[in-house]
Amino acid sequence: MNILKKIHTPKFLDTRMGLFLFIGVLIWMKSIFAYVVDFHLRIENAFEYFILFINPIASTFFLLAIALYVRRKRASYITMMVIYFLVSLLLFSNVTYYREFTDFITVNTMLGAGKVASGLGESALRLFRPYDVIYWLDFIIVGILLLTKTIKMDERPVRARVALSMSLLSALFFAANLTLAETARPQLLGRQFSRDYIVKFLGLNAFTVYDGVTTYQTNQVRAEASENDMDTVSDYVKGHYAEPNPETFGIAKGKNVIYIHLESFQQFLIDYKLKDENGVDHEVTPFLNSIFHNNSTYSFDNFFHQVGQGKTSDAETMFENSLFGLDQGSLFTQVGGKNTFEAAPAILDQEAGYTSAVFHGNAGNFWNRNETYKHLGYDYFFDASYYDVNEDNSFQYGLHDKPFFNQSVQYLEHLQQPFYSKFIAVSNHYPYSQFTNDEAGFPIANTSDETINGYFATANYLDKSVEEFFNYLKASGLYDNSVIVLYGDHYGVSTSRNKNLAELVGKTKSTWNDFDNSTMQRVPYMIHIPGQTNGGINHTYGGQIDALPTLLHLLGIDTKNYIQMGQDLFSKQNEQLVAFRNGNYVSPKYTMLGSNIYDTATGLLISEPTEQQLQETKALKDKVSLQLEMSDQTTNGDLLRFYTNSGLTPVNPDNYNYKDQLEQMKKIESKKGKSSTSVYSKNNNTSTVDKYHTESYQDYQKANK
Ligand code: GP9
Ligand code: MN
Repeated sequence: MNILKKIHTPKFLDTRMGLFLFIGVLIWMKSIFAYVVDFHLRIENAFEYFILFINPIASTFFLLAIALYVRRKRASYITMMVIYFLVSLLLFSNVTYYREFTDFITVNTMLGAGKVASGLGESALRLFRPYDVIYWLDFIIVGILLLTKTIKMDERPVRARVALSMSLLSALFFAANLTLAETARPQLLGRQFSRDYIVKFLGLNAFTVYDGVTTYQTNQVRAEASENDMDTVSDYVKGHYAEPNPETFGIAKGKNVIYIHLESFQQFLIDYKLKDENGVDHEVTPFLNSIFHNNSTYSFDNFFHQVGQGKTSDAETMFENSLFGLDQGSLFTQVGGKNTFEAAPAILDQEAGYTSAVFHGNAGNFWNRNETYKHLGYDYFFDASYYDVNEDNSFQYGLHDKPFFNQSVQYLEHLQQPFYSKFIAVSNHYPYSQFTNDEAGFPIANTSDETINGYFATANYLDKSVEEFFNYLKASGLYDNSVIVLYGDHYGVSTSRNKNLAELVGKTKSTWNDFDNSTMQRVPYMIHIPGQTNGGINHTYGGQIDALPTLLHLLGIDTKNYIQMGQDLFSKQNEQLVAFRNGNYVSPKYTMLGSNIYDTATGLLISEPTEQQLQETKALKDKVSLQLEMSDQTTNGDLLRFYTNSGLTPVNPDNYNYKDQLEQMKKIESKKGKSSTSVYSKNNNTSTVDKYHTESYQDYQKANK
């Protein structure tokens, strides 16, 4: 202690304001250290570096400023140190959690801390690193210096005016930070697509508070819901159920399901030919076109996406649950890690012994997938951590499609059959500047809109990727006992850009209207069933909400006792009414957009509707509103927790662990021995990976240099 007495700390530390500023800077520096060393936030440009650098400031000083309001000496210093401790603890807990889960701690996770601990197992210690002292050393030193009075406690309280201005200044700084963040990432908070992004742009403290507030809000609604609400929904669903068509019921029974998620892929790309500058036509997606026209494919050309702000995750919500995404934000992020679901993986597991898996080359916490999939009952989730992702083969949304499908196969071959699987491609994602002309080997369009120009080349790349994957499926023998469903998740060209697309789709910019926008919301839905020859192009009007009952009936599973908002598209009772998430709708007869009624067949505005037209369209509008409302009630009230009529055992998310999955699958293979049904086992315990032929993006680049 004598030594400490010899230490001379700078005078300003002996004032409350001085120590306040000093501690603030220390926390700021520690946060930056964590950003650089422990978190992998994928910074894309100098602007993002700047926001990252400043984002701890506002919240840190705002929190510490609380201590400035406390007038009594000891109490004030204790408050400051407690806040110092808590902020450091939050940072450090996230650092260690991130090392295991590549994710940040949500309030839900904190509330279920036991679960996390069990997830970490006895291995929590293994997550510590020697350099972790950095996260605590400053706190300990300041603490000792205070205790030994090397830093003297200041008798004089901070004037209330000064304290208040510190709080206001921090708040102001936060507002500036938020504005910068929203510039870099519009709708950052509204859509909440990624925890990585919120931390990257607003910092850990702000993320935690924000997450806490939204968690509280959803919990409130949930707490008020009751079993009676479930009865209302269940009555609606019963009345809305469309019974299976005997001609198609069970035609894919027992087959593997392979969903191929065609990112941002619109129906208009099918059979589309892009003219290059010499007037030569280039078919954009020759392979997908061949699937579309194949007689083993049940294709739909009046199939619409129905997503809201949750985009990809909303499409997934509908395909997995036949429930809509939310009115605002994303269902996956808001309640995906909390609600009870009766989703496809659980239904197929319990009714027909399916194993389930998702493959996606982006960070697992994007759209909160890593949590949501456990609640849907997915056995496996192969996220970016399972792939070799590097600067050359990826972009901001993850691994490019060719290496993605290719690298997925090493895991796919170990899945027990029958399986229900989903491959989420991503290269054909906005901003479509992923490939330049030379790299893509496909022309770039020549409109005034850069985004539209690149769209065809990325779609072409996706087409080639899917073709390579199909070739593998055939070579490995998987093809014959699988049903392969390809779908577009949502538009690629947004409504605000459609005018620039007009000329390319045979329309004129000046006459482009809302109806044209609505027609562009068509996305592919192709159910390819090898062995079937009665496929063809089906003109039934439908949407993503209808996919689950459609699929289950093909697999021979009746959906009568499930709470699903859609209807089997093959059913004779299908009512062909497509709700958009905002309450607009399309039907074969009318399209209603806001208060405007259009004739769907001609696209003409019905400017003076007859009494009968008014009645008919109102009846359709009411149906659409009811369908959306029933879905929202189910989700917001977490009503499926009250539902027992399906006979399904509720999914226990704690049973799923997306770590070391290859080992998990191999264990099952060896335990099952001869009865193992994985492709690997069936192939005499030899890998089929070498049956995959890919022309990788890098190869292509090299060859063209
Ligand atoms: C990211 C990908 C994109 O993982 O699924 O989601 P989106 O931006 O299309 O909603
Ligand atoms: Mn998407």
